[in-house]
Amino acid sequence: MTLKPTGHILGGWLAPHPPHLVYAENPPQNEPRSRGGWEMLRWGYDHCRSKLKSQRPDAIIVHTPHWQTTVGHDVLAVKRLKGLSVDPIFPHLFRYRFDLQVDVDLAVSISDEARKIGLTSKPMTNPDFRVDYGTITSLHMMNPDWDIPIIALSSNNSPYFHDPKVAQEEMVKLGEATKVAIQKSGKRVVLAASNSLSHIHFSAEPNPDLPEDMSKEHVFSQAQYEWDVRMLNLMRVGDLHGMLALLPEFIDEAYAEVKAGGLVWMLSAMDFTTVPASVHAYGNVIGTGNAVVEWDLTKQMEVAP
Ligand code: 2X7
Ligand code: FE2
Repeated sequence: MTLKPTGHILGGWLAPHPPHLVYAENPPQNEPRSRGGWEMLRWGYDHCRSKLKSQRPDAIIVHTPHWQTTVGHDVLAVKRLKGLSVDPIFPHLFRYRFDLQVDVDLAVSISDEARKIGLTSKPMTNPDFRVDYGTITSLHMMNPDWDIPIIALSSNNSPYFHDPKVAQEEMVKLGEATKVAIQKSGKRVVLAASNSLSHIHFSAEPNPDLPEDMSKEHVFSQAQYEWDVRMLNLMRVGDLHGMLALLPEFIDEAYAEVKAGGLVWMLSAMDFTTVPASVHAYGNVIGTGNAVVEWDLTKQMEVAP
């Protein structure tokens, strides 16, 4: 009898999604044209691109704050999705024609495992679904070739309407469900938490005629910057317990976008690894703090990934 190999997570990425990053790249899928900008963050994503090329995972799973569901956690489960995604706040920067493949089997299995442990979840099967800019930006920056199937998880908006503590506890469960589904699938998977860190931003574009004017880009405040660095330093030394202990205060004081749950979901799926994270880039977008951060779980594997 041959045993099916156990699926596993190769690594996880904090993969921020300001649409400015796609705008600055000028890919053919995005209508608006730019003169570049935000290079530090974009170059940080190069590490992810080359890692994915060498790892060739079976799927990338992303949790996005810009597909909000009021009831439970939806999982994208349509084999191929094509359409136009427009950022509602920055339509002059992001009008992106997407064409992507979804790993429907794994998507359905994540949703099944989530329900088994008491979460509300369903596969999202609307063939005309307009994929949100958070999903598209993170995945485009990670893998602009779009040649790896993806899965997107919605963010339940309970942290914004009810209690952040309960919401983060749900994300721990969603991470567990994701891990079990991956193990059962036998697949090699990469995770992405599509989130900025500090999230207070300028209320108007500093230069509306040239959004990519880098002379106008800077941290929103020293306090916001110090919060980001404090959290990143804890990730860099592998102290996730220290980082998680500070998370509620970070969310409150820096309006951190991780409130939406993607980071906790991802870390839970990775068993709150003690592997030190690599911070490949940090940069500001309209004042928000963003970092491209990698947890390479192959470092702790006994056998070759
Ligand atoms: O969604 C975003 C974000 N998280 C940060 C900065 C700018 C725009 O959009
Ligand atoms: Fe965002």
